[in-house]
Amino acid sequence: MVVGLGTGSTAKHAVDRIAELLRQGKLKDIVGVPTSTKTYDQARSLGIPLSDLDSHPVVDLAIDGADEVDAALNLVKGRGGSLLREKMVESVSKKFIVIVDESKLVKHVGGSGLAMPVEVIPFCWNHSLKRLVNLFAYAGCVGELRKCAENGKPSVTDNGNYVIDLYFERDIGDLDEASDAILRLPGIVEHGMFIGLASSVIVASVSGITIKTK
Ligand code: DER
Repeated sequence: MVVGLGTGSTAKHAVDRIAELLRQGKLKDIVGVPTSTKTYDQARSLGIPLSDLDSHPVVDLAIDGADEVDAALNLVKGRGGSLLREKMVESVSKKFIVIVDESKLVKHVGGSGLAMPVEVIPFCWNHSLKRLVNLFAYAGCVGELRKCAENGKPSVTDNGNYVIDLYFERDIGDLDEASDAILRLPGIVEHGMFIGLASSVIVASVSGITIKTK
């Protein structure tokens, strides 16, 4: 089985568990496709066999966290900076299982008031930021370049790009239209809306576990 290995604090636990099951012999014959260099390093240190999309263009199962989950199981991802490789893996996964706690559930994408990340090329990033903000002016959008807490320099993704974090005061409306509009802008690499990709979402709360499926 080809397993997409997600990125973030929640997915880290899933990767640890997969490695434990392999060690116990309860899980066999899998190869992991990591969604970031961070997950690659974690999985490799745990002895999980690894490969990539060039060798395995179809993934049987991907497991990853999310920053937001709406009622239709559309997601916001990428606050950890790995949205591009996550979307590359999860968009070719036969099954994509999302693991979150209940704090991630929102009424609509952007509704948490937290960032909806967009990966952009570094060239004229401020121009890209202004075009993105203008695109979503109707939703009261503001944007900022993501910076490293340690040194205040622009955060650089595994792919050598920058991240613009967008914040919305109001619902942005049709997600497919928003996605198309973003991706038509030159200089934009990918955005953090994962529309229609999740097969199911496992939600942890104090009262237990619930599974949401489409
Ligand atoms: O950055 C990402 O895409 C992560 O998967 C994020 O969406 C969830 O990270 P968390 O599990 O640390 O909250």
